[in-house]
Amino acid sequence: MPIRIWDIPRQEYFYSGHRLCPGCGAGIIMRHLAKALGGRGIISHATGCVEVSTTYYPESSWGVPWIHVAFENAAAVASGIEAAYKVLKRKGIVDSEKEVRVVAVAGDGGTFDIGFQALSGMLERGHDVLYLVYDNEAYMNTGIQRSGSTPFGAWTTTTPPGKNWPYGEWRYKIRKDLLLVAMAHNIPYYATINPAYITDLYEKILKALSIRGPKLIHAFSPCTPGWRINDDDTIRVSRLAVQTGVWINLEYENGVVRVTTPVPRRKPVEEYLMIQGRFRHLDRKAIELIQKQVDEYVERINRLVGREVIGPVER
Ligand SMILES: Cc1ncc(C[n+]2csc(CCOP(=O)(O)OP(=O)(O)O)c2C)c(N)n1
Repeated sequence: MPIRIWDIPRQEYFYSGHRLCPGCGAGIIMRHLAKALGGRGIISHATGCVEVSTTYYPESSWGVPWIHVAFENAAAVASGIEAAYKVLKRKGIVDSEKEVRVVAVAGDGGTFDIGFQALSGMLERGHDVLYLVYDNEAYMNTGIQRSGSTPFGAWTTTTPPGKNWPYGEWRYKIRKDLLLVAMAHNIPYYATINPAYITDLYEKILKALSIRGPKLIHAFSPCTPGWRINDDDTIRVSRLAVQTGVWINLEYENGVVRVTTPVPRRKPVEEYLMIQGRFRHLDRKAIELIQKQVDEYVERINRLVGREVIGPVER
């Protein structure tokens, strides 16, 4: 039976008092990750917004065991922790029945770009680790620089719109697709999650934690200063991403792709773009180009699923 909102435990493991921005999407994701993990896990956390704003020494917001690692190696450290537990259990130093869930957390910069090699290695070696990337679509903590996950047309400090780059980008590109990365590594579980669909989000984290082997979760994570949105627009933007097909909630399990939030009729992508300051410079031509990109992405997912789970745009 699917999880309902009241099935999510009230017990908190991600405490208030942190310095995340008001409305930070990643805060919502971390809170639910910590709830799902409860007292039975350990988090290996790459540098990024969440890391620097939740662990300002000597305080910490984390009620679960947590380790700070370098920007590039959340997956490598998580692999080491998992391997070490295996040895400790084999030697009888740790109770072999003890359930230890190892989780790696990183932003998109630390995943799509700088930690990609460590992530690929972890997936390929088959470590029993859940890797969760909160994707705010740029290097936010260091001042909003473009990453390998920044969408076409988005303003960042390294892709400012101007005469040479009218759309804030220098090429028409499709960002790296982690679903295909997961498929290429043949891992048992991959899922996308979104803070506007909280029961779906929580259920997928729980499910991932229950599966043995490497798991990858890709989280949509609005950033209020980076996306230039209001503090109280995080959920609205998240929901619009799904309703326009910019973001598709899905899971990939045992070789099968399943969309968990079907959208029979899509809204035009313009509705998603125009409430964000980072896209406000776009003209009609650019918006049409992005709509075409989204249409192609939707078509690809429909083809993978084998039927039209995401429908056409309704104007
Ligand atoms: C090897 C290395 N290069 C650069 C940095 C500086 N640095 C720290 S956090 C960060 C940005 C992180 O971006 P992302 O992973 O997307 O997370 P976010 O800040 O957006 O949450 C950078 C560039 C670093 N710590 N280590």
